[in-house]
Amino acid sequence: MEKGLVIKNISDIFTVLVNNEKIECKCRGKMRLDKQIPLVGDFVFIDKNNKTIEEIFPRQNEILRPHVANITKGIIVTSCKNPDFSTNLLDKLVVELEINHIKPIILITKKDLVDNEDFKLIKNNLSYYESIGYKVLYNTEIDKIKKELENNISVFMGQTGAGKSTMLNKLFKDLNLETGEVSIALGRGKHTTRHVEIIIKDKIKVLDTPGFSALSFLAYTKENVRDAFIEFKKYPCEYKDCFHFKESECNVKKAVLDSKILKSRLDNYVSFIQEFESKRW
Ligand SMILES: Nc1nc2c(ncn2[C@@H]2O[C@H](COP(=O)(O)OP(=O)(O)OP(=O)(O)O)[C@@H](O)[C@H]2O)c(=O)[nH]1
Ligand SMILES: [Mg+2]
Ligand SMILES: [Zn+2]
Repeated sequence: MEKGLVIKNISDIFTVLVNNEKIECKCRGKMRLDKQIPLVGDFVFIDKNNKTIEEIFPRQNEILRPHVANITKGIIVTSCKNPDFSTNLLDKLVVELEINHIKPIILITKKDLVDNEDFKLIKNNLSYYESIGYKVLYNTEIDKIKKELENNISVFMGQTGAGKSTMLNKLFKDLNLETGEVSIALGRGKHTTRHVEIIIKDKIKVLDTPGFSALSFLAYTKENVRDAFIEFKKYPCEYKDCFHFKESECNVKKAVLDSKILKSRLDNYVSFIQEFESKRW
């Protein structure tokens, strides 16, 4: 039995990296029966002769969109335009990472597609995220980005077309990941990247992933989602278990009125929480 890292899964053929060698494996039948499905990012024991995955190591974490394991850093690729900048989407991904105790970094693309006026609005939002402790980088800052990726297993996540694969091609010149809107022309749907894959370069391990269309929090709890809005905790409410939603006396709501919390943060939070309310019955 040898230990390896699952770097790709296409139609249940798992590519496992064992001592710099890529071995294509299937899952042992028993694992399939136990519904134990390896994820990209999983450390596994393989039987090299049978080319089977025999066992999955316990996971540090498991995120759902994209569905991967053992991530240490989340790079939220966010475009200024095409697709439009959206705090709702940004907050969804920040929450997904915070719930799993993974540090988010916001990576901005397509600044060249907006004029100064429009960029100012985006920049105002980004300054707020920086003020609550999130790093914001631009896709032109190659060295800074590489520094962030070193000694981590990082996942590039974000909307389809945001520029995840393009950014990775820029970082690693010989990569040649498929990018662009070509997939529409070829009639394969709108996602250019169609599977998750770990790219390994020296001290960097990074996952390219397909963009997502829907992200639900129902696999988590309302408390998980609330606590993922990290700056809300700076404004303790009278009711210790306040959900900053239907409660009338609420210091988080007050902080929004006082312009201490960005209004879209509370709006997005409420929209996420409402998902739980509508699924209650
Ligand atoms: N103008 C401009 N175009 C960019 C920039 N970054 C990426 N693009 C373009 O945006 C399009 C989509 O880029 P991709 O890298 O394929 O996007 P993706 O996030 O990997 O998309 P999926 O794989 O579908 O999830 C391509 O045509 C890129 O050339 C940028 O900074 N400026
Ligand atoms: Mg892509
Ligand atoms: Zn409150």
